Amino acid sequence: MKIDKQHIEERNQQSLDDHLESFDYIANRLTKNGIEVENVVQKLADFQVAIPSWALGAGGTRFGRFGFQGEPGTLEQKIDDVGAIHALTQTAGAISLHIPWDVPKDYTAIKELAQSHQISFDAVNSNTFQDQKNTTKSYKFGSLSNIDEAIREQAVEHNNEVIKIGNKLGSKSLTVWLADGASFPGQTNFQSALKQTQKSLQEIYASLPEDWKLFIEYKPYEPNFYSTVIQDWGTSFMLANECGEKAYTLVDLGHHLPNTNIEQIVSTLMMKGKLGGFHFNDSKYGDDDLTVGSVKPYALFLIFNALVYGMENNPQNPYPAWMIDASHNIKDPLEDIIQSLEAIQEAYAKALLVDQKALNEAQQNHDVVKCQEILQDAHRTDVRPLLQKARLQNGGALHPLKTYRSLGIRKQLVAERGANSVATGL
Ligand code: AOS
Ligand code: ZN
Ligand code: ZN
Repeated sequence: MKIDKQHIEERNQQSLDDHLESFDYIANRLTKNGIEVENVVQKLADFQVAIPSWALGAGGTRFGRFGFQGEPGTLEQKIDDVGAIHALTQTAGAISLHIPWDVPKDYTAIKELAQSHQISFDAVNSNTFQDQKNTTKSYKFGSLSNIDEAIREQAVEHNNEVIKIGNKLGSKSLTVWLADGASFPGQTNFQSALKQTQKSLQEIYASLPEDWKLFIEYKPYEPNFYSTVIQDWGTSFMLANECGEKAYTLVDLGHHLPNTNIEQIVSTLMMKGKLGGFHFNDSKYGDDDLTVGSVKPYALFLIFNALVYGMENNPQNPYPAWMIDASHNIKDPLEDIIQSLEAIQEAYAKALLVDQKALNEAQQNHDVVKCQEILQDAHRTDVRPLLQKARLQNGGALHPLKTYRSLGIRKQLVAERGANSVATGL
């Protein structure tokens, strides 16, 4: 399945006048305020987010799964789905694979397919939170943290295998998310679990190619409900430091206890040059993996404000790997991802409008009201015409979601794959 560029252009023509009118209005206003609009649009056009292979189907919940018709059943079809999202949004220029769910059979063919959609391979993800068909030892009581050396070895070996697979595809990073922890007090010894995890991560780190990065994800709870070995950014940061300079912390927005100040975490990590990757989503209660920006858009904007500041002022921090991490139960996954990408771009655009110089001055003068006004003024600006302009410039759709629907993409996918295809993944 491939979207014909011509069809996108035809749809764009229908709303081009409206777009130009709204773009001119906002561009004039921003220019008067000293903002280089072209610069902002170019930054939006360049901003690319990797789509996780596991979010293209309906993951469901532990209470059941309501399948979505036309789900991608193969890696090829997953790449096609990301290709469709990218054609419309011009923001999804990469895919993040999960091993063993996405092991390619024919590497050359997979790479060619991805290239034909202008998609690259972002971080590869290992999986030691489930027992796999070809493994002999169980991860029921942990993987990299397990007190049983043979289990740890198997988990380390799996990660090394994932690196090899990613390397053949052109990936440059490995993301490790561990479910390891304890469900009940006394079940594990905190110190030995952490010690073993550190040792295992160091072994994985030792097999990283020179130009690769290791991303260590943290999460306070779930699937374990008493303790998680890598529970917070501090633990991840400490482990990354113990591994070496190619190891970084990965921030997943859903992996914080309610009301945690994530923008402050982002700032600290960037100051220390250790923010490696990002998983976008939104949540109300826990790791809900909801559409980005659907619950707390102002918090997302504040996080982007910290990210923009860090990208401009912290050369010690590498350019972060942007990824979405979502799960779907009732929405068309592709529509949800299009909504998420729009929310990400919106928050980024608004953060780019923050007058950093004026904010700094107001901070120097302890003008608290002014500081808040500067942020809110940026956040209250309707930046959607800027996003449209960036997409148009790259050959995408002025209105990705409308175009997705009017082109009947889901119908085409169902016709091609059938109603009962099931995507592997969470
Ligand atoms: C799990 O909660 C983490 O967010 C992981 O990043 C991710 O969802 C998982 O690796 C997908 O299998
Ligand atoms: Zn995640
Ligand atoms: Zn998560």
